[in-house]
Parts: sequence; C-alpha cells; structure tokens
Amino acid sequence: MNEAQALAIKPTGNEFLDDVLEGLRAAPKSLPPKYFYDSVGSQYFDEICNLTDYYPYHTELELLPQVGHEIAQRFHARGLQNLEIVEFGAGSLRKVGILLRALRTVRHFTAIDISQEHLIEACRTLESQYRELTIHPCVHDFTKPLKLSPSDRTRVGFFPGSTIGNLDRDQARTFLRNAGKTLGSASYMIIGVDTQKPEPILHRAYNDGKGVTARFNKNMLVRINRELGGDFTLENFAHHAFYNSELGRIEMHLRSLKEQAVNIDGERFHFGRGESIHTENSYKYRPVDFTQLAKEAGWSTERLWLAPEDLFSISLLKY
Ligand code: AVI
Repeated sequence: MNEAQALAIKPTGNEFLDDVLEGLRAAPKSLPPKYFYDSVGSQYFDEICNLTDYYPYHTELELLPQVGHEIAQRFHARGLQNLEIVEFGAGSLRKVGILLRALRTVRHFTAIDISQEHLIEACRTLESQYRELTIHPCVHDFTKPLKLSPSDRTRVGFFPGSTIGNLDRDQARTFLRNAGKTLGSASYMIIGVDTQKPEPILHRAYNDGKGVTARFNKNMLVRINRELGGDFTLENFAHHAFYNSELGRIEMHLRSLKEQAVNIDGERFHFGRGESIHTENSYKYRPVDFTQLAKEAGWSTERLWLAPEDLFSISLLKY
C-alpha cells in the first residue's frame, strides 16, 4: 500500500462544519457520532475496547474464531475460493485477522474507514502480518454509497463491533441496502450486532470507571475547538450515558453544567443548565428483529451465532 492509494478517496471539504452547525441549531441539539473518530478519538475507542466493562468488543472477539471456522467450512463446501473481504468502518483492524486465518483463500482485503491516519497505520500493521494479502485502503464514510471496481471475486462484507447499532433503524436498513449494492450479487456479509440485555450490564459498558468513555465523548468538543475554532469550555460539559429501554438503545449526551454560550464560526449557541447535546445512539437488537431488518434490506440470514448469555450476536447474511 502506498500513500497515493490511501488518499484515493477523501471525504469532502466543509462537511464537518456544516454538520456541526446544523446539529447545534436544532432542538434538541445533536452531533453526528461519526465525528468521534479523528485519530485521537480512534485511539480512545481502542482504549474503550480494552476495558473489561465494555463487553461488546471482547465478547465478539471470543466468538469470532468459531464463526470464522464454520463459515470457512460452508464456503469450502460451496467451492468458494476466490474471496475478498471488505470491512466497513475498519477502525484498528484487530478483528479481521481472525477471519483471514479462518478463510485461508482470501487474497484481497478492502478496508473502508473515515479516519485516514488511523486507517493507514492499521493497514500497514496488517500488511506486515499478511504478506500475501493485497490491501486496498479506502477513506470513506461507510454510511454513504460506494462503488468498488468490478471484480470476479466473491465479496464478503465484514461489519463487526455492532457499529450498525450507531445508526437508527432507517439508516441501518439503508446501510445494508447500499452495502449489498457495493458488494454485488451473491455476496456475503458477516455482521456483529449487540443484543438487548439487563440494563446494569449496558450501563457499565458506557459509564466505565476509568472515564475513558467520557473522554471519548468530550473529544467531539475538543475536535470542534481545534478544527473549527470553537470555544467550548470542556469543564462545563459532562458525559451522560443511559439506556432508553423504550427505544432499545444506549444514548450518549454531553450535558451543559451551567447556562452558557459557545461560539463556532461566528455563530453563538446558547445552552441552558442541564441542556444536552445528543452525541450517539447505540441500538441493541433482539436477533429476530435484526434478521427482519436485514431481510427488508435484501439480505437473507444464513446463520446467527450467539455468545454465551446471549451477550452478542454475529450473523452471516447472503445477498
Ligand atoms: C462503535 N460503536 C459500536 C460503539 C458503541 O458501542 O456504540 C461506540 C461507543 N460509544 C461509547 N462506547 C463505545
């Protein structure tokens, strides 16, 4: 991989500013969670994944070898050899190695991620571990449609970590529909989806004792200050995460601790005491509901694996 390849597809100009202004003008205020992931935010997320409290990461990691093994057997029985894995929202690429070791005939890997520096670094690390693999890094917002170059390979999408939970139901359906078009007919998708479970487990996962999730959340404001010249005072906002049982989702907010005003790009935003900026939803799915959602987007579920205590699910979908 070279720098030119890594830079091949770049996100466009002032989208960050436009999205921030639009989100803060709205009532209630919100900011899109995709902006968590600059290089600092991506590092915080890696730290979250190392926390025991954040069960989705290690639970999926422990389930993946069995899933990879069983999928390899299925593909082998169908004579599928010429495979390409396409990872959406690739992040640190820590999970795809498990699939690469299970699906030994994969020679091409396309990694799609919005955070350019993080992606390049992760691809370099992977490249040094899998010499026979051709890696195609692609800096792109995976929630938007993407056309890959035509290929005779069977494409296998990989979307781990329950990142789909950060999209609302309509967005999730649209993502799955777009992914189907990106990957092409007779493609597959291996997707990790978090499940509904008792509230205390969920609460702990998003309110870790070390305060890493709080720093991850507040990094959004740090980023607005640095990149858009905002003047947020970080101490005046607090991390607030809770389970909304009616909507089946964790909500993350940044709550204003006092009445205050913040300036961004010549515009002034007023915050009441206790008013919050909604920064993220993390939907938790019952397997039956996720299977139905995938079906509505054109995917059939070949198999769904559940981790012990039903803590997490991984599905193999076929387009
Ligand atoms: C990336 N995504 C699936 C994480 C989640 O659990 O929704 C992001 C995250 N937010 C707080 N902790 C982790």
